[in-house]
Amino acid sequence: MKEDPKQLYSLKMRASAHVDGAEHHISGAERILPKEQLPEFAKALVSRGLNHAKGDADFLNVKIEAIPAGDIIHVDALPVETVTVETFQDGLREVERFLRENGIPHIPQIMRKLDETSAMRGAMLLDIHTLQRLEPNLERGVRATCMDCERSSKTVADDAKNHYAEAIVLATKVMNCPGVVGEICISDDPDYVTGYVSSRRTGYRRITKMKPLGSEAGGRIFLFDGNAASPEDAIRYLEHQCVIVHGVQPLPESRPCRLERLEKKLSALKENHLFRTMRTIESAEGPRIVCDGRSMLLMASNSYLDLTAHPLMKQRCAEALAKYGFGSGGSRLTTGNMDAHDALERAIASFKKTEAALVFNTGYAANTAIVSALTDADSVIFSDELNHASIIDGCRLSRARTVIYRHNDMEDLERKIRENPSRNGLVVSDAVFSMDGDILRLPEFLDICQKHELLSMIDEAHSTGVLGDTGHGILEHFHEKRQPDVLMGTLSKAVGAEGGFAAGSQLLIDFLRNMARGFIFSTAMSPVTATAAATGLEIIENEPERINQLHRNIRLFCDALRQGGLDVSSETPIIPVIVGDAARATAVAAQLFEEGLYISAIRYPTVPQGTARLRVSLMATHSEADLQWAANRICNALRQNP
Ligand code: WAQ
Ligand code: MG
Repeated sequence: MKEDPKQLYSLKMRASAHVDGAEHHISGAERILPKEQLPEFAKALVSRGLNHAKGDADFLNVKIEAIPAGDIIHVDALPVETVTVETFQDGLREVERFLRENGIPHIPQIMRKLDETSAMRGAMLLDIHTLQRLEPNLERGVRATCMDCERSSKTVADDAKNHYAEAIVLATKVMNCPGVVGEICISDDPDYVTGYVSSRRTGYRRITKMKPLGSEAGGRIFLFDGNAASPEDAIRYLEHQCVIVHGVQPLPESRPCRLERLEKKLSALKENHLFRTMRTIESAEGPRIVCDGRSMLLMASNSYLDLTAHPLMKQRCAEALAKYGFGSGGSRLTTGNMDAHDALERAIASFKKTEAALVFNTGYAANTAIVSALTDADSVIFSDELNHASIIDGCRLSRARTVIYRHNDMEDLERKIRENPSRNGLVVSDAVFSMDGDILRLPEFLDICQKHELLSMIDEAHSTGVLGDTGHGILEHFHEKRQPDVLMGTLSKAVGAEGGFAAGSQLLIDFLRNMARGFIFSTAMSPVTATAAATGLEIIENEPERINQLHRNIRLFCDALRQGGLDVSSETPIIPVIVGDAARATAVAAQLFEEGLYISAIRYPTVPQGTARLRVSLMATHSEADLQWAANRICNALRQNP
């Protein structure tokens, strides 16, 4: 406690309305201020009294009194915590919990007293042992007055009612009252359902819902221990002692209750180094990009053949744009099917050497649509544990039973097929695994599917344009003549455009066109996109040297990393450098980014916990010097972030 050097004034406003001759309280507020701030705050409080949710005032009382020197005590604001509840019933249970925590007896009786407080202007002063109400005027209750928070001279008048800031001042004053051991408060404002409980022990505990929205039933109970002080002393303190509360912090911008669950999940992600943000690239996607205004070496793209900005790509897209404009205007089955889409599907079927093909807007849409169309609740799907998320989601969508087999383990696959007999089964695998870069053991896979009469599906997202001497994919890589039932793939990676596809028999494609919901209920991709994809396939056919270059780069880069002491190997442009810990992977990637090398850190849930990694992916157009430099930077960054 210290003396306030400056003359202060109490400014009080009280607004009411008369109905049938009886006065009804609408609102009241007070401030403790130096002289020069009185006019400004008086104006703000008048405005507040005249504009209140509870109605129009017809009587307004503004009173200003000088506070005698030495009459003011200074206290620190109670610490604040917020308890979020779903319903006001839960909120009232929080009140009971608070009473138990503070060792207050007669909890059910005290809770029932809350019903008696509405329509009071002041608070109930309740003896927690005898349950006697100690206020001399039971209708009005006891009012805590003569208090404010400490205001710096810069503070401007706030005419909007700040429930929280005033409540923390009142609660703090009340908690310093002799004999008072706790408080329960519910606002009487119909549109304010947050209330609080407080005690010296638990501080100021906000409870987000304490009554139904729209209810004017509010009130306060000051919980009083009659063995500790006399009620007269308490009332004198509450009504007359001037108190200034220091250190009232503004509430952190609080979320509406319905959004708090979202925020909690995000905070958990942040704590575990799993929160995602995006970088923005300001150039074409090539080996060199401009990112955050800097030129960088990119080793994280799926554009393995660097076709996205190929001159022919740009030219054909410009022509298509001139012909069609952009949008397709409808689903393929209504008005969205254009000659560009038909041409693309012919090109895919020819590239994959199948009877027919069907295009989807993205690879994700293709997998979810194909898997869920081919299977139903009576099916069993056998799926590699490292299959792409879109396959997993397709399995979920199908309602089929999904049996996961160990990664690329054909013995485990066959064992699981024997253990889970099904007349209606599908076996599905990535051809090249997106985060590990390894290749499906295709011949055994096809043997097993054939032997057990199961539908077979292979996802060629990362093998199309990559595997095989001319980039035709996993069948070419293994010189395999047999076809799986479904060759799924994407047009967004080596092909340099966008979209997904299914290639296979005419029967399969007719079936998918009729059954695949992700196809039926999507607006067709833009004819410009379709043109781009067809162009990408054409370039792959015409420039097979790109595939040679890509394979040369894979060998060079793996050699360079091994020379730097890392244990890596890959036959595909996806080269995982396993780091283990998510925080370390993020730190290494951040350091590399600073040094001008853009590589993504891949974390859970994209990869299993504890296998966070740098996922290097190469392009055909990375130079030998690029590769050597990047390998050095990576080895160095790993050493510096042990
Ligand atoms: N002294 C004693 N009791 C009072 C006083 C006072 N100065 N002012 C109001 N009351 C009693 C009266 O019965 C009211 O009906 C009841 O309390 C509620 O008052 O952290 O707005 O001014 O966001 O409506 C809680 C803020 C706001 C929670 C409480 O109370 C938060 C509020 P109101
Ligand atoms: Mg109120």
